[in-house]
Amino acid sequence: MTKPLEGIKIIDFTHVQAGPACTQLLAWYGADVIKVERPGAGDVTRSQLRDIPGVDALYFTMLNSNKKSLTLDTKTPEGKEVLTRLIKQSDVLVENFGPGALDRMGFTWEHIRELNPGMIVASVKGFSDGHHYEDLKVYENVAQCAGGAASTTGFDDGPPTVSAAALGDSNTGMHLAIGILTALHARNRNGGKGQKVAVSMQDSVLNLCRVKLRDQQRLDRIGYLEEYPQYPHGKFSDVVPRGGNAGGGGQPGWVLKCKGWETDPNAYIYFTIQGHAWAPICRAIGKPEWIEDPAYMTASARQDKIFDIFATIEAWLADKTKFEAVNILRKFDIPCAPVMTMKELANDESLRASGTITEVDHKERGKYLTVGSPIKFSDLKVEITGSPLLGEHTNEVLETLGYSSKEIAALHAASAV
Ligand code: CAO
Repeated sequence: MTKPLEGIKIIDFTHVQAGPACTQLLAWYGADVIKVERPGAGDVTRSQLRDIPGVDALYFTMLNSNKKSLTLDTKTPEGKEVLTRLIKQSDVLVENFGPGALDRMGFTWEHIRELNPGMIVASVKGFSDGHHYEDLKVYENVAQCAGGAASTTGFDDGPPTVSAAALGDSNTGMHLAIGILTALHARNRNGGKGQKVAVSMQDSVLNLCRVKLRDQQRLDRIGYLEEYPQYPHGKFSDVVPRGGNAGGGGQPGWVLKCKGWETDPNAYIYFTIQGHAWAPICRAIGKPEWIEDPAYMTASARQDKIFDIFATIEAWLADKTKFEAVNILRKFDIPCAPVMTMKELANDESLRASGTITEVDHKERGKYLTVGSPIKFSDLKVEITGSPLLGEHTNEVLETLGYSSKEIAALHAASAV
């Protein structure tokens, strides 16, 4: 089966998480992704948080599957020559170096465009070009703070809090993948002309915090936010507060305790009080008298006692595990889910069957689990292969660039590869 991105050659100059998440996605869908790494060291995640001495860390293997690895010192003249040949033969160059690093290597956008007018150069930076922080190097949590996620996450009486989800890294990588695919589509329509695609981590986080900017403007206008736990008994300042586990849309919701919560920190479900599901909720939790009670029957009537209602639901949940509770509530069409641990997800049969959790073989590590493609296609079965060892494909890539075995040996001798 031909894969959708087969024939697209990508120079993968990425490291850590934001860039590798992007190029990994494109590799899954068939692009020929050549990861360029510094000889001897490679991507820093190869050795970060290792669980097996001397073997590529899971941090690396889980973000670099389906790729090739070419070692190349792009600061040597020979290395620059290899990169120049590679640029001439490729469709996309993806990088997430610190600001200015690619320019300092001698590969400015103008120079790359001269070498290959069809080239798409895709970059991740912490902040966008021209931003007053454009010179800053950025990691995940820095981006979550800069993009509005941290100030709006957590509880009102606690500090700004970062999410465990990689809103700054992988999320930015996903934005970049959309940008690259858009630029490839544009290139097909405009006579093969490439372009520069840039995504900043701050912008990508902010894009996911869109509803918080919505809330800021509502707050500016009316002074309160009815779906936040601060309403109606607490106080609002002039900035969007942290809303705990409140539902972000028009449906009140909260994380509720289930049987065993005293000893199991994840014995909880998320429960949503969807407006039109009020009657089924009342029936499910054994409170049919609330269905027609004017003190409860509308969303606005319930607003000032929403936490009393959640407490009543918790009393109903007290003798049910999170899984038992959801199995009852699903019959009443109530939007809810158990709070899943990583251990439970790793062993989830449905996720295994769909390939979202998948076992991959690695040459040195053996089998490990990774997250497969979250995007499912009717005409593509995504196969995840192990990540490359450092420099595993160096000679193979050099051969495709026209280097003879003698020249390849010379490049090795000069430590350029
Ligand atoms: N050959 C020779 N030199 C190489 C090379 C290669 N194959 N690959 C990288 N280098 C060099 C770069 O040219 C750069 O050199 P100079 O600074 O001397 O010009 C140097 O390595 C360091 O690159 P860097 O600035 O990208 O690396 P860092 O570890 O200092 O910073 C990070 C890491 C992530 C903070 C920074 O890259 C960054 O801000 N990136 C943009 C934002 C981003 O993607 N962050 C997400 C990371 S995931 O949490």
